[in-house]
Amino acid sequence: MKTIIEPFRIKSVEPIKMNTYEDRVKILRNAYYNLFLVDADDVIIDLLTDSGTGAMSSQQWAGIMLGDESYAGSKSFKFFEKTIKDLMGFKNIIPTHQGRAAERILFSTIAKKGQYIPSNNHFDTTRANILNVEAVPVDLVCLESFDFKTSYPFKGNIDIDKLEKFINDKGIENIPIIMLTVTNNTGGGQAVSMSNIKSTSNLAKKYNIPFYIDACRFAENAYFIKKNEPGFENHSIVNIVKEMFSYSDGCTMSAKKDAIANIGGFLCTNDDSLAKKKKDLLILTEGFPTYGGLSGRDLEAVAYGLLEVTQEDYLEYRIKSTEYLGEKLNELDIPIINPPGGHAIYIDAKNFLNHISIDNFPGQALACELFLEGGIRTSEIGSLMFGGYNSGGDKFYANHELVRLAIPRRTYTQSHIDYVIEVLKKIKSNNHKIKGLKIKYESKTLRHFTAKLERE
Ligand code: P70
Repeated sequence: MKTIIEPFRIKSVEPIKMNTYEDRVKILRNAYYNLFLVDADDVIIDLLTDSGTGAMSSQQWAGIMLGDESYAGSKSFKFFEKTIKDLMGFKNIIPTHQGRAAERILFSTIAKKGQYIPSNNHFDTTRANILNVEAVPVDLVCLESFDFKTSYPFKGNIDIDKLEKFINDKGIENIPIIMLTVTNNTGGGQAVSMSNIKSTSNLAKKYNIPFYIDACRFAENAYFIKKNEPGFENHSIVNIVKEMFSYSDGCTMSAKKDAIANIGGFLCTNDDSLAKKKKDLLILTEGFPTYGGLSGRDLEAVAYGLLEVTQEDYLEYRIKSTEYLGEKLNELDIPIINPPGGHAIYIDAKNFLNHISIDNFPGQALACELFLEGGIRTSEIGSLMFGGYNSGGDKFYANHELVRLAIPRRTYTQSHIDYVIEVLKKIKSNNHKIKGLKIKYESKTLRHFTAKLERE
């Protein structure tokens, strides 16, 4: 059958408040053309992020009622720990309030000033947490990733030759950890193949460097391996997940993504002495190691979410519905990163709005237009997010100027997505009239969250 049916029924609904074009002109001006500063109530379809915005299942809500709120050694922690150990196979499981807390603890304990941390691509919080310990994030994604038109299924792969050359150039003592982000959010939600994970692991072992996975979207990545990597067609998702993590020494995880929870995260490691250091830091800033800044009920929601996210019916619906949006935009000749990613579709705004200079943020201009035209909130992944000024005061830019339409899990139906397609079709008919933006105010780190902009 061609029609994608959501593999769930809707038991509880949340109303969407409608507004008009005129309302949205005022809302956007009052938010300084920064969609992070728009009230959620003023948004019709919220594709800002797939992080923490998914709909929980009745089983997860039931888990919330059963949460054990004991300070130490709660039943909910035992369930959380066992679920992660069974699925991912790591020895030490450390809960954190979200992904970036896991990152901060990891880099504070493993990296030093001046050291390099290679990855396919680091996401913004990962990059910022590496810079925070004065280490250097390095992106070594494969060449295929830069061509948005081909359908190569593993554009999230790291370039293994470049990685080995990089290790030899910088010296193993200057590389405390190698990472891989699955799927690769910055590069378009693209998958990393099992063979690439294995080759990265072999290289890390050869040079005795720890290898960690940024696991945010591990289940979506596993589905892509099953569908597109020869030899995995008949493997279960759970077995693919186990194999992916078996090649690594640990992971960071935001449970707001592929654990379909509204909050939560964790840090895993097979290294017992490092785990001890991490737990000491956790106690200082997050909480006791059996709750790590979360409540018992959050731990329950995360554990059930991890059991649900690896179900094949769910993943098939998830990946096919993102692909549906991508295919429709391809038919409309709106330039996107192909193949469609797991959690999001990324529009190539530099190409779509080629009359706007990158100094005037074509990605942010398109994101603002989507809000004006349809009340749709998206996020710029371009030079507003990844650009700025270096220590010498020179401007630098992102590699790409993208707008990400991130799809919250189990939250919107196909008719919501059809509306998004209709809005984009309308924008395309008049795209040459869209104006760029300039920054009035920016903070030193992660400037996109709080920047104030105006029309050029
Ligand atoms: C997103 C959010 C979070 C993230 C991630 C990867 C690969 C770590 C983290 C941190 C962030 C975001 C971006 C734009 C708008 C809103 C939110 N990604 N690694 O949507 O996890 O948020 O739990 O600290 O993608 O992609 P956490």
